[in-house]
Amino acid sequence: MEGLVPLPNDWSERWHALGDAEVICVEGERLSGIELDRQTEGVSGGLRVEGVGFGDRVVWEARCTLASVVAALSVIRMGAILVPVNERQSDAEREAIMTAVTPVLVIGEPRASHPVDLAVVTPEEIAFIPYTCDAVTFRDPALIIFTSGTTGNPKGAVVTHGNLQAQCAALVEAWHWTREDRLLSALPLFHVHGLVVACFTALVSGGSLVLRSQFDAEDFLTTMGEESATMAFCVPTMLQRCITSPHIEAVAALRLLVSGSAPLSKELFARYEDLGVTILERYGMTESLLTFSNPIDGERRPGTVGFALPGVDAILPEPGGGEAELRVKGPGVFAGYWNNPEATEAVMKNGWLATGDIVRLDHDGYLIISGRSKELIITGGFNVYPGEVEEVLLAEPTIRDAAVVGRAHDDLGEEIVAYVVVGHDFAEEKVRTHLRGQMSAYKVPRRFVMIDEIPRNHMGKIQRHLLS
Ligand code: MLC
Ligand code: AMP
Repeated sequence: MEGLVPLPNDWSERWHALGDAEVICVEGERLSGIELDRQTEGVSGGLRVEGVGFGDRVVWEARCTLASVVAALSVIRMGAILVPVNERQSDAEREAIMTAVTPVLVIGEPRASHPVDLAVVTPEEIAFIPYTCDAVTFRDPALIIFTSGTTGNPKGAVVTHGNLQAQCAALVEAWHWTREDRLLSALPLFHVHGLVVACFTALVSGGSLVLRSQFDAEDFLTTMGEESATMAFCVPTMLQRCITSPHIEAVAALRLLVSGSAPLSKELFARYEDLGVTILERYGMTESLLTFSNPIDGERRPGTVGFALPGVDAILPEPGGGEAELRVKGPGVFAGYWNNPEATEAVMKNGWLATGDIVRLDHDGYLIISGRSKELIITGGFNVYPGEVEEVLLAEPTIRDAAVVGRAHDDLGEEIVAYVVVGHDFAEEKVRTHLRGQMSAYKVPRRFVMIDEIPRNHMGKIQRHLLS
């Protein structure tokens, strides 16, 4: 971390240096460097008036509007801990997070499930009183990002200021990010891909950032051209939807098109190559931030995620050899799960993070993600744990037993399928409607398959491989 300062100081310095040049554009609303510096400094003081102090948790409904993004950056700048949440999550999901982090403030809309005495403000309601915090160190938590767990209890990954700065510095170096760059992203802001890899890094790179609140292929490609983007970050589902658009030619003007969060097929990689665009695929997870990337200068190899990023150590099999679970160590590896030492100990051993991803190296040392030891479905780039969905299904009176699996899907990568043993009065549409009240829409099974019995081994564990 030599020569680096925490993001709040770095941001402020760079925004100031950018002066009147535009640094951020959210849904068409723009701010110059000077203005972003002034506004985040002002909202920082406003947050203090709302009762937020150093190290307090602030739950942020990660809406993609300019005022909302300014509020989130201000939470980080004033030394509080930002807890980004999906504004479209269910009350039950929200409640679990609130109980875990005991926030002093929610930035978003009021909800029935919020405790009555909890302060809730919209970003526009926060007062403007200039304040600069000088106390942030690399060890201080900056973010708590919730990942769904194997059961209904989500785990909050604590990402420190040191993690953030190390990640941003590594990506600026590895992807040759410069002042001339203009990044386009339509990723949700409640995960590390959209928030840290795209938003935070672009804002410290000296370049500029264009955010769209929702992904739509036509809109994305048109914006790319209109805003003269030089880089775009996507999950494979987005790239899949863009390729069939009449505006796909816009990608040819990009300097860099990055894919991550889920496996990119070799076929899709080849279709972009035909357009003269060599997608750069990279790999990471919330608990480590990005750790592997294909090279910017050398060959970008389809079906691989390339090599370790600067500062990342990894325990790897021999090139051309067998498979092993990937373990990583480095300045981006998180500080553990919030108030959950058991869950932390389950994945961290002597500073090494067990990723749950099974990997091998090709003969030239490119990393291939060949499988997962964790029971995880990745649908449209969103992670869903089967156990969490099964728990909700089993609470349905008309469902006697359930097993959830991911099935290969052209658009989403995997789609969620529920195998269920049901009673006579089971009505699929009714169950589906009820599930939507219980969990975010992307977790709700797309298909239900009725069977007589869920296959289990002698330990009672579901034999998912017999179902997919
Ligand atoms: C989509 N859905 C959501 C949602 N986005 N539900 C709640 N919250 C959200 N943010 C719902 C849709 O409404 C729909 O429900 C259902 O999910 C399936 O969506 P779809 O219609 O098939 O797709 P669409 O809504 O167009 O979304 C596709 C997508 C989206 C690609 C834009 O999946 C997406 O934004 N993916 C990015 C995920 C991501 O950022 N992952 C990074 C994790 S970090 P209904 O009711 O309409 O059927 C990480 C580390 C790393 O993994 O390495 O990066
Ligand atoms: P999350 O828990 O949301 O941070 O998601 C992390 C997981 O996404 C990793 O453990 C991988 O399983 C998966 N992932 C991220 N990038 C890739 C990629 N390029 N290829 C395959 N899987 C990926």
